[in-house]
Amino acid sequence: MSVHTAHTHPGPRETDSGAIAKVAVMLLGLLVGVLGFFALLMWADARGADKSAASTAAAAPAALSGQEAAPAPAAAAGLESYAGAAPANADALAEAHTPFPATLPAAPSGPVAHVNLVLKDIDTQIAPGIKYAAWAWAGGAPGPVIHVRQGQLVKITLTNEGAIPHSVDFHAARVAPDKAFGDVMPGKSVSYTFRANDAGVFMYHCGTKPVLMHIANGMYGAIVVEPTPGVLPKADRDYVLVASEWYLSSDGLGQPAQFNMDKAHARVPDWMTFNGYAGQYVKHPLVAKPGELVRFWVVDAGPSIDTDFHIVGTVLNTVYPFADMNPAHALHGVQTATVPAGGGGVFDVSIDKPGLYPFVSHSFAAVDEGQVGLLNVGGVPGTMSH
Ligand SMILES: [Cu+2]
Repeated sequence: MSVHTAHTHPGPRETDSGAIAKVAVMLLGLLVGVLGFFALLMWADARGADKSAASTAAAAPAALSGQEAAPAPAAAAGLESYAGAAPANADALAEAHTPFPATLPAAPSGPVAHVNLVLKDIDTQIAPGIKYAAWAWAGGAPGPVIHVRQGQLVKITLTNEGAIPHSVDFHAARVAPDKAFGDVMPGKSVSYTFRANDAGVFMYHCGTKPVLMHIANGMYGAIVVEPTPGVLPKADRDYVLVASEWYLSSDGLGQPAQFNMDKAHARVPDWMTFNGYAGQYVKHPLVAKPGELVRFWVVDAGPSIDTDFHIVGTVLNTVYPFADMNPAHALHGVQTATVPAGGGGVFDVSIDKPGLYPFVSHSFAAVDEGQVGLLNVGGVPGTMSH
C-alpha cells in the first residue's frame, strides 16, 4: 500500500462551506444570472461524478465566469479518496494488531441458543493507524460470530449502549420484521426468538434508517446455522469472513474518520476489509495443514459492493452458492464465486502443496483497498502481499 498525504487535504465540512462561499461570490460577481445558474448546474453535476471526472468538471464554472482557474471546488473534494493512507509505522501497527478471530466458535448444545449482542459507539481501527468512529458492537466491527445448529431456537437479546436508536435484523430469521426488528432506544434491551431452520451463513445488521449508514458504520455480523449433522463432509477448519467496505470523511490518521454519505452513495469506498480490518490476515495468516478440508463461511455485509471470492493458487473444490447448503445444489471446481451484498457463500477447499495462498475479492480494487488475507498451508515461513 502506498503512503500518501491525504491528511493535508481539507475535511469535507470546510470544503463544503468553501464551495458555498465560492459559489456565492461567483453569483454576486456575475451580472448575467443565467451564466451563474449554468455554473451551479455544473457544480451540482460534479457532485455526482467520480473523483477524476469531478476534478475535470470542477474547473468549468471558473472558466465560464472568466475568473482564473481556482483549485478544485469542494464539491469535487467530497469524494476525495483516502485509500492507502498509512502512518510511517504502519507495518509495526499491522504486526501488533490482534486479528479478529476468524475461527468458527463452537455452537451451543441444547434446544436454545442464547445470543447477547451489545451495540456501542466506539473508536476503532479499520487499517493500520486508521481510526474510525464506528457505530458497532461492544467488541468492534464486525459483531461476534454466532454459531447455532439447524433447528435450534435462537434467543436474541439486543442491548443498545449507543447514543441513538438501533435494531438488529437477522437474515436467518423468518419473523415479522415490524415486530422483531424494531428500534431499541438507547439504554434499553429487547429480546426476540426465531427458529434457525435454514442452514447456511447469514448476515445480521442494524436495520434502523438510514440503513446504509448504520451498516457502513460497522453494525453487521455473521451467523452460521450449521446444517444437520451428516449433510456436509466434516471440515478440519472452519473460518468465517465478513466482507465490508468503509467510506471515510477524512484519512483517519489523526482524529477518527466518520462516515461519508456521498462516497457511500457513489459506492467509492476508501477501505474494504475482511472482518473489519484491512489486510489483517496477511500479517496474521489463517492456517491449515496440507490436504485438510478448509471451509470458508463468507458473508458480504456490504453495504453495497459484492465480494468475488477467490483463493489464489487453487480452485474451490465445492461452492455452496449463496449459502444454499443443499449438497445437490453445490458447484465444483469453481475459480471465483460471488457473494452478494447482504448474502453469504460457503466454500470448501483442500490444498495439498504447502505455501501461502491469498484469499481475495477478485474484483481487484477491493484488494488494493484491503480485502485480502493469506491461508498458510503447512506452516511455511514468510509472508507476501498480493
Ligand atoms: Cu444502528
